Amino acid sequence: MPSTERRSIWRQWGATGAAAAAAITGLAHTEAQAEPAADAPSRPNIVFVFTDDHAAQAVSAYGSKINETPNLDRLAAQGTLFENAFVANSICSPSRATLWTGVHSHINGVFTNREAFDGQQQTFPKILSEAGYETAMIGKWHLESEPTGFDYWEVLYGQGPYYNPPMRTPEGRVEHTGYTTDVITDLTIEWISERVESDKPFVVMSHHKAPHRNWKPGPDHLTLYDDVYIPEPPTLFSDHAGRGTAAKEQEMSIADHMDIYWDLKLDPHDDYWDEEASQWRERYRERLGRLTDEQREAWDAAYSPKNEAFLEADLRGRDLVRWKYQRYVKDYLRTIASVDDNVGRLMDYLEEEGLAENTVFVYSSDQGFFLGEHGWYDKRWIYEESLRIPLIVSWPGVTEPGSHNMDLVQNIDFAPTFITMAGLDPPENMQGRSLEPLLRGETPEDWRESIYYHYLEFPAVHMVNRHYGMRTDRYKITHFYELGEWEMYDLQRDPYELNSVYDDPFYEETREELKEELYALQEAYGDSDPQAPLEEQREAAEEIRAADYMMP
Ligand code: SGN
Ligand code: CA
Repeated sequence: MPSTERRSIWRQWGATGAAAAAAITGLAHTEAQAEPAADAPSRPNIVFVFTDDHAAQAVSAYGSKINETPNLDRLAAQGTLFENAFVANSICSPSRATLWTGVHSHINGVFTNREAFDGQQQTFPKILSEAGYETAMIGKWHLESEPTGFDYWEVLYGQGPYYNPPMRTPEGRVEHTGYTTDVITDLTIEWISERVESDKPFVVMSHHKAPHRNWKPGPDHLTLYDDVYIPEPPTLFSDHAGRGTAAKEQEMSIADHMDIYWDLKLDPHDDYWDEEASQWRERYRERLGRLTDEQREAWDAAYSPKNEAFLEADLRGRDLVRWKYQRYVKDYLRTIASVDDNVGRLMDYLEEEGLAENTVFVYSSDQGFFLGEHGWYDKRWIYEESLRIPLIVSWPGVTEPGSHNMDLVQNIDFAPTFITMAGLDPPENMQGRSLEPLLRGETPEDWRESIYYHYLEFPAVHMVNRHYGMRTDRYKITHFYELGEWEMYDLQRDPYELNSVYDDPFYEETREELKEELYALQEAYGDSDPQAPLEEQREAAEEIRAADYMMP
């Protein structure tokens, strides 16, 4: 299949628009690959900016219909944008554990947001550190145990707040005043600037809270988008008729599961017509109480008039859902505007200091997110919006400026990629593969043709049933095993995954092939008892690590 055709499978709401067109022209690259400058040091620095829940649909370089991200686009113009980058388990802590280890959840032991990361296992920061890199981790960690493998770390407690974050360090708690996205970038720049004299290469992880729920904009963007109407996704009112039970029984719909205070920022002092006093309302009130006077004033000045207009309008039914979508998605995009500014600030800093030339700059996120598609917010599913992550890598002298890669890549590939960037061979027991050849424009003949996925956090917030599945460039097959249900989608014909063709006789042969491939992946990756209770799986993972993955 020609790559342009594949691209249209996922591009949100169809593959039109200037950004998409510009992106498509970028495809015809791969030949004239720039050689690294002869005098370039062989081991680059690595700056990894990682956000929380940033959907590719909200990056203009990915053809966003709803916002502009000039600095991410600038990064994409310098490097390679991966059109088909996915996670292995679309939830925060598991995604992070996979980032560090290059293996699936059933080995690193973080299946859900509830397991603490075993810091005694093999990770890429430890490997880079042993190889002479200086390593730092700043921002959202969300793995409970203390970070290991870093010369320096300063991390948020749990999810962390949007404003004035206290941070955890080896020396204890440190208080900060300011907007968390700015604070994390400040700390990143500070750490780099204090170590530039060192002759070691460095790797710094700059991990943001944004744009995670409850989507609180920073002081610079409180009224951004006030005067615009953000286009609605065509599936905002979808009823999941062609999907299975799991999709029908989730708790992540904008219409029914968003809190009017916590999520949608109604003033906690206002009594909303159908809202009982909820814990969410209290929580929102309490969080607002932690803003400085100046922050609070700016917040109220921005939200009060909008909230009054909303109460005045007394919306019902679909009009109310539309309003919720606007409020939600604007706040989400406002938090991204700040991420984008800070990416620009970090890029400027590296350029000004003469570091950019020998620094790999990577931007990605821990999972995708629903921005009203299928009426939803949150993630967790193997469905496209949640499975897909933005991944943009600029490696001066290696990546061709403005190039696009169409191969199936996954977050298991991060660790081996960083290891080969440092000039080392990845350990054989890592399950991902280095993206370095892809970054050089040379996809190996035997590159993977399918990716494996397994989500396990159920029952839990948003109530997404456990499922495993597999995606090729065209198809996806998924087993909701606790429900005894399968779904299968032909992404080429049905990019929004509206109608499962699992029982369609036309697809019978393909279905059997896909199932076979899925079971082969489970075997190859060693997810040998995927339906077992979590407790058993945790123990099995511990045994696997004890035998083969320890790196104290
Ligand atoms: C919080 C959120 C949920 C979200 C989980 C996991 N509620 O519980 O909506 O699914 O985190 O997110 S919140 O309103 O309290 O933030 S994850 O990205 O950390 O996995
Ligand atoms: Ca997340």
